[in-house]
Amino acid sequence: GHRKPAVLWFTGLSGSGKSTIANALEQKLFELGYHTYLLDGDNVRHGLNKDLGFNDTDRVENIRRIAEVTKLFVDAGLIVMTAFISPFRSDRQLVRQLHAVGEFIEVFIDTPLAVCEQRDPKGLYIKARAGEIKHFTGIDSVYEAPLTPDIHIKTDEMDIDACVSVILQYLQNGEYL
Ligand code: GGZ
Repeated sequence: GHRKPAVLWFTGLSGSGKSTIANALEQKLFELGYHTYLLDGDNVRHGLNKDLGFNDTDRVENIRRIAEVTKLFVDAGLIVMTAFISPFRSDRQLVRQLHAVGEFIEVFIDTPLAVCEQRDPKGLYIKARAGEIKHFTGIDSVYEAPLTPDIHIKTDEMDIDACVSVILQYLQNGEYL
């Protein structure tokens, strides 16, 4: 078990490493005996939010629904992780306000656009540059970086294990674990 539930809200560009780090963290927490749930594009945008696209209005609604789901998971006593770009500061602020103080942990996966674009794991940046995908975050849609994230991770300076350790340390220091 754990001492208190929380939502670890990962935010960052496409290809920044949100899902990779969240998956590695989830594995680690599982090994330590904690009950977690990871919400990401695969289990949310293909289901609950499959009616939503990527214009600003739809992104706002995407995050609003995910926020409500995290509220339910926290009420159920879980450590929940989310891995969505969540590009708008105002939306992330609303999620924070939905939760009790200390329950919402904003994790900025800070990877420069140039690095994400070079990685381009799904070939989406090259399509966005070619104009084949419209409203692509970082290309022709804004990403508002957190000004005061609870956890700030620069992925070009650390490997995945080190990133996971930083988050685990935060959880231990804050007596979540
Ligand atoms: C950004 C897009 C877009 C556009 C499809 N802009 O790297 P991925 O593929 O797996 O992660 C991206 C994901 C972003 O969905 P989110 O729900 O996280 O976005 S938001 O929080 O802004 O609502 C990318 C893919 O979907 N994708 N089109 N136009 N990312």
